[in-house]
Amino acid sequence: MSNSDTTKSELTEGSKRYPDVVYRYRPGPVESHTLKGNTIRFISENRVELNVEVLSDHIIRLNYLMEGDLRTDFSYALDPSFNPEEVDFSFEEKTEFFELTTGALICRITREKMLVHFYDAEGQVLCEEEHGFYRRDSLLRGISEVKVTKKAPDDLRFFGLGDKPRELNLRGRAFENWNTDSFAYERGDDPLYRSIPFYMGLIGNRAYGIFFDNTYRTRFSFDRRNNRVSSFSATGGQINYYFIAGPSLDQVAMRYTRLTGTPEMPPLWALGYHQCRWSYYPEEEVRTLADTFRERQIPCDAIYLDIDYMDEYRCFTWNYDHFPDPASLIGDLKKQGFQTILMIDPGIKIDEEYHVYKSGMENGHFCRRPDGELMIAPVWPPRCVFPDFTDPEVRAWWGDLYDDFIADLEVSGIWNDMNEPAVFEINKKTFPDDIRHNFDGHPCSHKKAHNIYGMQMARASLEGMKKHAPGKRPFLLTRANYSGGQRYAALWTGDNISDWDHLKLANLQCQRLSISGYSFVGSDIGGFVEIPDGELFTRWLQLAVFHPLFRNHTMGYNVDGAGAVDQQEVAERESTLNTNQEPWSFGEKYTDVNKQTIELRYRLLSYLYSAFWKYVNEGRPILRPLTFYDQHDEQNEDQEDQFMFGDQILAAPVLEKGKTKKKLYLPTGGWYHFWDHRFYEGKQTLKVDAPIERVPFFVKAGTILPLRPVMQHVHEKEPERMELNIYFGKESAQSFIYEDAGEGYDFRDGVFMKSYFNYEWNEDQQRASIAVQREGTYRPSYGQIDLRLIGFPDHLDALSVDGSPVECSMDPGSEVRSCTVEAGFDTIEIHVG
Ligand code: MIG
Repeated sequence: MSNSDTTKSELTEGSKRYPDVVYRYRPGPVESHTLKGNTIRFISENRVELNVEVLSDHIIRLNYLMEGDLRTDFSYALDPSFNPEEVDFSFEEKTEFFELTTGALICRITREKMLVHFYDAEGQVLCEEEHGFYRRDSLLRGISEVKVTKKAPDDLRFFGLGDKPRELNLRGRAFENWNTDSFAYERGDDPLYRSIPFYMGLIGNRAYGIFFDNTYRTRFSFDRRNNRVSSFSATGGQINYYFIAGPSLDQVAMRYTRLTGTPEMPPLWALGYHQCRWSYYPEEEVRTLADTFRERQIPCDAIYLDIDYMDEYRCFTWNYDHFPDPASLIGDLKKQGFQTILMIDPGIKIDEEYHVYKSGMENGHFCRRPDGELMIAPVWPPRCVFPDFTDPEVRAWWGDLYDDFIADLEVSGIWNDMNEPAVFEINKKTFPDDIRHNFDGHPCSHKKAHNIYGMQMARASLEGMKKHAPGKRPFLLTRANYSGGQRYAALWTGDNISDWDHLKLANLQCQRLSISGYSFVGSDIGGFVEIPDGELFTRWLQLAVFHPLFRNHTMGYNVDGAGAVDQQEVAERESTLNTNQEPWSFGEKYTDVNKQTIELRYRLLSYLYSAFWKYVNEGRPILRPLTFYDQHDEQNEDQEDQFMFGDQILAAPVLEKGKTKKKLYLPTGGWYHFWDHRFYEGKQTLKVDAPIERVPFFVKAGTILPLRPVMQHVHEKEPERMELNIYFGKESAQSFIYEDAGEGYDFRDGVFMKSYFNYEWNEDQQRASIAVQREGTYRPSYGQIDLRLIGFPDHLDALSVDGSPVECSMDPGSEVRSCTVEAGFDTIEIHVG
């Protein structure tokens, strides 16, 4: 092969042998090309092979291979149900380059250096290469690096990459993906718990995405050196990436999400409020907690048991001193309307008497070193072995371990922690690089399997839950993950800290995860490490109303997240500190506010559930930065505190200490302040009151917003009434409500109700009309709907439902008119003056 050389510094004078030999490759001139089906294969004179595969008008896959490379085409990330489309594309040979054209993209491959450039259908630049493909092999260490370098013109901005804890535009920074247990991480720390090697570029008004599907340690540089160059690289494997066209950021995010998949609809309760702590025990404490929620009438749907429910940290066992009768506890909680969620870790205690260890050993399910010895590492018990979740047989075995929990005890949710995988005591915090993995029949080292270990644990857990309670929708929460892992589990952002900057980080991380395919996300409300004051807790809860996972969690009296618990220190903290972090732990003033805030979430549940449906079925992110709402307005980029929650709510939470006014920027459109119903035109900066009692948020003009009655848990009773807020607007608007039983799978047989609301305004006739179309056989329990007309001009003449006039009354002290109508109407007409 050409382009090889030796590492000069290591060259031994006069000898023909070297400590190591390094080969470097860049593609030379294209020697041949072949077109077969939807793939064009180029081979350079120096034997670099590039496969360009057209998957749809908007998605092109690029895969570089060299002699001797593994030719398996296997990906954990891709949604198994994603199918390439039949694409009508053209391919032309020109003097300087080859050109491939789809309905949305032009891709050019240069003859001289095999560079790959992308343009939109009009020929405007999306992404051009600087040096393109590069590979560096070390004889001793095997492949060390594969890399692609692209141009980064000045106006190009970068978004995505999952949960990086910093500002949304990533330009000027470099990042790494290597799943890492990051106890008490800080702003800017990298890498954290998970790997989502997907980013989006926005140049002018044109967006594109790159998903680099490589599970090794990957690095991304977004013009880090200020030389107008971006790159992505991996410490092994292949350059295998998907180029995704927009032109809107929104569409890129949706296409990526469909490529890598979405979860099923969650049980409705999983969108309610969750209470967690490390740890609630013994049993009496859990019962008191549950009773307190119901006595104080603060809604709550789920209670978690952290590691202390286990017997000496043995997964799938109970500490019967603390929990003498788990079945009756879980059953009683259920009667009170609480679902129980249990933690399960990957580390399995070495113990001949322990059934999980024994059956895992008998079947060879634990990770081993290259020479066949078991890998033993300290975590909680502390000496542990670790299942190889990349082996399908191990996953099946692991799934069956949940049998007792899921089928017998009727546990509703599972929480997988420590699956980076995390190891105590060593700086590296994880397995050695040379641990062996099955990788679904493509055996490999930990270097390749590390970033998908947690994802495969989640997959095994989910499959087990589904198998052992087939009629029930599972809820699974995981810490580590990889692209595509959103199909298996919800995610929380890990061990954050109770301070104001972390409130901002929670906001940024959740927005970023959501545009990176991962919408079922939340942070530990109130912060995990340290204790918030009442104000911080309340503001955090208010932000989290708009996060799909709404979970309060804290480490409580525990002292350290990275080693054995020092019982003496714990006892000391217990006696000197108040580490309680329940909604009522901060005094009556805050208790009332927190109760109202949680009630607000329950009011918004039907709206959130509908947004979730769009996420599941269309890949639409539930949370979106304002730039994803309107990328044409540059002002949106500076508004990172604000974000879209679903398609029609703009959340503007207060994220700063002591603030009771919120300065914000409204993007294009018309907006109603949710609380006082005032109308504001978009594209303006304003300041609104934001007393501690109320989180500011806005509803888009023309929206039909469903509001569910407050309940103590989602299935407390069947709703007898539903409210619909109709927000006046002078432009047409669409709203969507999805309803089903909130549990089970009857929706697959059509037992759901989709309501599409089409709002129109007729200026000549001064008339607003709403036409409803419904699909599905589910019939909601409520027979009546309370309509509230918001923002309609004073002289409201007449309102008719399905052609019959209906009387409206004016709410005292507000501009809002309301009336009650039978559910199931087809049209509403509102005449103004
Ligand atoms: O080493 O199970 O992120 O949520 O409470 C700490 C105890 C282990 C880390 C998780 C945290 C959980 C804690 N775990």
